[in-house]
Amino acid sequence: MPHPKTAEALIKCAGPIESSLLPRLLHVTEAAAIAASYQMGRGDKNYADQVSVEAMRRMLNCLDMKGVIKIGEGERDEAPMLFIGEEVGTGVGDLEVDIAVDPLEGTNLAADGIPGAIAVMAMAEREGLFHGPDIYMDKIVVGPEVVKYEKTHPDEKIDLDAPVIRNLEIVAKALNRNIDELVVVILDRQRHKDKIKEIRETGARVNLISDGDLMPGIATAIRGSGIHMVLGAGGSGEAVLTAAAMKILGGKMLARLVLPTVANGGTPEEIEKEKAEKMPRLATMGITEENLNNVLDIEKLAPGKDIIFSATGVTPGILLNGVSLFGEGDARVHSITMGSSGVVKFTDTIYIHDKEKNPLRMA
Ligand code: VTB
Ligand code: MG
Ligand code: MG
Repeated sequence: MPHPKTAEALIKCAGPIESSLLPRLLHVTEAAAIAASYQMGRGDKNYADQVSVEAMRRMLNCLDMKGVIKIGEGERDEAPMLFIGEEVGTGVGDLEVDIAVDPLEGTNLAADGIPGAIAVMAMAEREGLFHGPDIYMDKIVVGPEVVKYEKTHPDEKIDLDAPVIRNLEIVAKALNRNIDELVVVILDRQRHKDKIKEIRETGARVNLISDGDLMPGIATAIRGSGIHMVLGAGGSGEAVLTAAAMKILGGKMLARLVLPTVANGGTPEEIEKEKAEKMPRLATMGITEENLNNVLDIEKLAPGKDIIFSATGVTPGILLNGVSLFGEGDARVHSITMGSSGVVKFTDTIYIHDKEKNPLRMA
């Protein structure tokens, strides 16, 4: 790619969604994060989730758009708000957007007051985000250097089904490192026992996380984060949100839907029961037993051209600080927002509640 040389080439006109909604999206995740932060460490993950959902929905409904939740809190009958299919926004204007939300990603982390909880969402034009069921996806996520490497080495491609060593060899070459200098993040679950062993056998270093595989995925596209690959089965909504960010940052991701009973080694009866329960609903989304196992790349997970993404830290994490609460209800929040035009903003925002009693402060 030629060097841009001019600001004109670097800072481009953004699409309509990015132009109108990216600055506002920040406030949506900020509100959800602040709501959650009041519940941090109180041990009640459901309540922490509930207040984040309410805050996010309230702010989404301030935006001039016709929005539809595509990745949300679950089905209409089990989630009272931000359920899949819910329409949000004022309905004013021409913007029609599909929305993926996770108002509190890492509810356990927030409830326990430990690192990694965030409020997160993405938007795109209609059909711009994968519309799938809330099950698991098997994932592999790597940074843009790997995309570049694959272009000049057509026989060496990251493959969801390849042995871990093959994929790590490619990443090591793309990053000009040894395998033992790489870090792979994976959820610490029984279902990953063999995979964790396999990663360790390659010599790579493993970062086991108790929850929250979304931000580590994004971190693979950010040099200096110390994370080079994310593997394993985690939430499908989290996968779509990761993909939305990776589309903007240029990383690579492959994912495949998997039923929780299958991923977690359920009995044949349990698997059949889950299939009977879930496959009819999946069929309405175009997912059948034949295509359930298709591998989805970023173009499938986040086909949109005008994508925006925002995440705000609730507890401190790999890329974001947590919420700080000051006197008189003031709060300071740290976020990352980005858009398809190629802009990434790290924002440090202070909300002042009572400016006379508690003037703006820097720390
Ligand atoms: C996954 C992961 C999330 O919860 O959804 C996980 O993607 C749930 O996995 O980041 P289990 O069913 O194995 O607990 C998170 O870790 C947090 O929402
Ligand atoms: Mg959630
Ligand atoms: Mg989540």
